[in-house]
Amino acid sequence: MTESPTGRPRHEFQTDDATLAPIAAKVMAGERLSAEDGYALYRSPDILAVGWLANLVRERMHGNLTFFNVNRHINPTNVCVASCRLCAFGKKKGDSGTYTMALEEAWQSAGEGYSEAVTEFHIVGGLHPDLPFEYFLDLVKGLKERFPKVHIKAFTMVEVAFLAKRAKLSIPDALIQMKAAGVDSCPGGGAEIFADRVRHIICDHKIDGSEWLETAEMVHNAGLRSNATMLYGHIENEEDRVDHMLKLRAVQDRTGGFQTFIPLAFHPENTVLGHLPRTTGFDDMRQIAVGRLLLDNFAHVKSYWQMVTPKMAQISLRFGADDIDGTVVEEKIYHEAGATTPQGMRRAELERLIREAGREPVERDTLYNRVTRTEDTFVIAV
Ligand code: V47
Repeated sequence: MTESPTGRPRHEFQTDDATLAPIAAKVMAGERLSAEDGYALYRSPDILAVGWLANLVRERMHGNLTFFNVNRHINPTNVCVASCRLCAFGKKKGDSGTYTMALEEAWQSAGEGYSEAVTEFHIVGGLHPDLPFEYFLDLVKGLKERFPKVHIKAFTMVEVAFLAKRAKLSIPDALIQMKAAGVDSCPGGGAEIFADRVRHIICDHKIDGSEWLETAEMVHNAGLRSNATMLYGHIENEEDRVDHMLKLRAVQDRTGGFQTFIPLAFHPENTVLGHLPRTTGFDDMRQIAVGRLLLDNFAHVKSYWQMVTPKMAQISLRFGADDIDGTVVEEKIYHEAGATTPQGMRRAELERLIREAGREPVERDTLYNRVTRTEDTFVIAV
């Protein structure tokens, strides 16, 4: 019997689902899982055994540590040409309820909110038909001038490709300008589900799955790290989910540029797909676990508390997740789609959630360096 990082003895793997035995043997030996293994993990009725295996991998990689950060979301505009059926946030130019922040307004709102010094601005917005590339460069430059210590994680692969096209630049050339302006890394959104059949229905007006993956590769080759998301719980099936994760794994084998895998539970309210039910806790935990098991070359799996609720985020720390994201302030995309979680959380509350789950909280910056705080400032140990 081995010992877990919590100091308690770790019991042997047990299941009454025979299909899991060969998968468990591979996991214990540190071998890569196949697509068929992924299907078996989705189909197994023994969710606790699936979670046990994911937890084994999670503890092997991170012991008892659980990461969170102090961040702020900035969504500069909700005007979007894409009309994705999955989305309740983006609106067509001229529709009621649209907004576009003036630069001064964006810079000012970045400094508002909690007094805790944020270490990250997370910037994601709509695909605006008229805003020039310079608006986004100036937005980032202005933030860097005002908040030089804050890491700027800006623009999904969809936005990077869209902005480059609008500026008539190649993606690598656009990335050079974004980096010069102050972009430090990219968020993982817009990946949805890569399979064309699904993408045609949920988001047919933006880059396809191959283009998303190629853009991510260019981002990594430009020296920027990025995250990768997967939107689940709509019209996709298990094969689509496995296909999505294995495509991410293949890019990661080449670049090593992804930091974190973030499964995003679909919120149907106020979307064209509003008739679909929400994901269940069972599905959310299984998705975290399967992600942890298939994505052996990803250092982190994030259970985004805004998406799965703080309570399920706690449970996920035993199902493969090692990160619950951050203070967020102030989330818009899921709240437009019916999320009932708070739009932000204090640092101390995040720490409490993690401690109560029996894990050790570690404040990280965007690149997973440890953050140490003194009063209202912070030091990053690189
Ligand atoms: O790409 C949109 C998703 C994403 C809905 O990198 C929806 O650390 C559920 O990228 N229901 C944007 N999801 C958010 C994003 C993100 C979030 C947190 C952390 C990170 C990171 C990135 O939100 C979109 C889309 O996949 N989304 N609408 C909806 N109705």
